Amino acid sequence: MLSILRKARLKDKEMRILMLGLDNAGKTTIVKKIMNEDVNSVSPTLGFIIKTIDYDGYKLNIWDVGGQKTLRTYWKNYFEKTDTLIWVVDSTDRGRLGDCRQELEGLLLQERLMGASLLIFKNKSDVAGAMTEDEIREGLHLDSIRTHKWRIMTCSAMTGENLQEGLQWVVQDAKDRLFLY
Ligand code: G3D
Repeated sequence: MLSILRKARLKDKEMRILMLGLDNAGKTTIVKKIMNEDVNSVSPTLGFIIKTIDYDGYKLNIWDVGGQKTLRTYWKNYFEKTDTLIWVVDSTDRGRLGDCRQELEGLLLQERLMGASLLIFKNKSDVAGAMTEDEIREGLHLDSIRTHKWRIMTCSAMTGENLQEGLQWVVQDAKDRLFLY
């Protein structure tokens, strides 16, 4: 039933994208950069922000939900009808990579996210000494993910590197799914 509803929405070319990650990962900055807004005036997201982007004929509703520890228990309120989960990782934050893995693993067990694809944005690539894609892959145990279609992409919310490419993957994945059902 859910997959029929999802397919109907994808046919309407409308997608629901949930952007999550630990606080300070760069979620809000990514959304601002995609929207061509000023990225130098970002304050922590205490609730959530929804932005709609028209991309390649699709209407992408991006939900940017606050990632502070106290807010993570509310994440579940946003799972329903998610087509794609974008998990944003601060590639300069080695100290919290374990925490980041645990939170992601918890999300991937959620029944209401089972049909969603997963894009991991390895953010802050513009910072010297940031972790490599391999380090993140290993640290987050990405190769053991069997439940979701996933992809990791290095990006920078500051320079805009790979943000469009990420959206392109999200939209292409939606197109592929229309043929799969
Ligand atoms: P969040 O929404 O995930 O909590 P924010 O994260 O978008 O609020 O970003 C947290 C901090 O990281 C911000 O710095 C922001 O400017 C910075 N940041 C986000 N993305 C990048 C990036 O790609 N490169 C660099 N160099 N910095 C980034 P402040 O200083 O405002 O806390």
